[in-house]
Amino acid sequence: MKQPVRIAITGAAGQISYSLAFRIAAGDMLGKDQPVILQLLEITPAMDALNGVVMELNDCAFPLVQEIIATDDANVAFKDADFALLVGARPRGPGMERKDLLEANAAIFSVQGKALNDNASRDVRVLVVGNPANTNALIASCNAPDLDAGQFTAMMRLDHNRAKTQLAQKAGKHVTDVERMVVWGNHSATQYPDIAHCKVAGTPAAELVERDWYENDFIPTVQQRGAAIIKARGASSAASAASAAIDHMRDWALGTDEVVSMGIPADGSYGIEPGIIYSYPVVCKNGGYEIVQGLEHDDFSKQKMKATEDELRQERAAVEHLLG
Ligand code: NAX
Repeated sequence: MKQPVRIAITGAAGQISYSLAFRIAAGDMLGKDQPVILQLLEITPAMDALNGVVMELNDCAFPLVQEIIATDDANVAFKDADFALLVGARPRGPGMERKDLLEANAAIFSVQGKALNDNASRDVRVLVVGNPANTNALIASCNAPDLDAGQFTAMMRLDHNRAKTQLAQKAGKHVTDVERMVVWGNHSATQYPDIAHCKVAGTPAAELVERDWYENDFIPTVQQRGAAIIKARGASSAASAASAAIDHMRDWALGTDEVVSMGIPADGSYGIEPGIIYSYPVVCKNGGYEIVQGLEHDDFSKQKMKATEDELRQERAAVEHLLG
């Protein structure tokens, strides 16, 4: 039997975690042979609800679950954590400006970054799901000087998976036929889902779909998918977000041959200078990730990649004073 790994989940009484914690407990993230210790964080007013979630997790009698810790103290939740999924965040309240939202979340993620720095495993892998995810990941990372910035990532996998499905359906193929999808930039409406490098069942995507569909249907559909889910369901994406978080962590930890999109520290690749968490195409191997280099871009792509970069730089500017 393998040694158990410690998995911290924040916002653990929220709707994404209501799917995420159970799927991790069932072995969907790290495999059916990997025991887990769940370390669940909530704010104090949500502790009753969190205890209800713990009761249900216990009632599942999951063979892989060794222990469940429920706490409102980030130092406890992140103690020796091997994986941290930062899902909890402050939603936009009535009358709240974008800047207020950035600042409210910056306060949460600076505290959590420090708590990770002080308590987590030195090899912790961090995924930020809570919005604005890229900038929250940046804040957490800047507040964790003893950890490598590359250990902090933001979730773009839901956008990536959405883009794959839209293209597969348009081409009349299965989602597993789609290769080399890339979503660049920010997890927001400026993200750039790019099919220029994609193949569907071996054929370049650009030969299968019309340019007009790509620019005026596909891109806005992927960018606005979160809003469409809220309109249809009356609540934001939850099970699909949890599934994407599991895909992201599984591929990072266990590797994949597929090109996937991850929000990671910009390193100058593709002209995106450091200082923001930007989504790039990556391949995951040996427990790490590498940016796929050498992709060519036309003027349309360059402009889209720049627009989403500009938005991330503006988000950064709004929270600069909290970056430590
Ligand atoms: P919920 O409001 O259902 O749950 C959030 C939970 O976080 C609540 O239980 C709340 O008490 C808790 N929380 C708030 N502050 C906390 C703190 N400081 N420490 C610990 N817990 C805290 O939201 P849910 O639908 O689960 O969504 C969670 C976050 O994911 C939101 O910010 C949402 O915008 C974001 N999303 C990000 C996506 C992505 O692709 N990156 C997609 C899905 C989702 O929209």
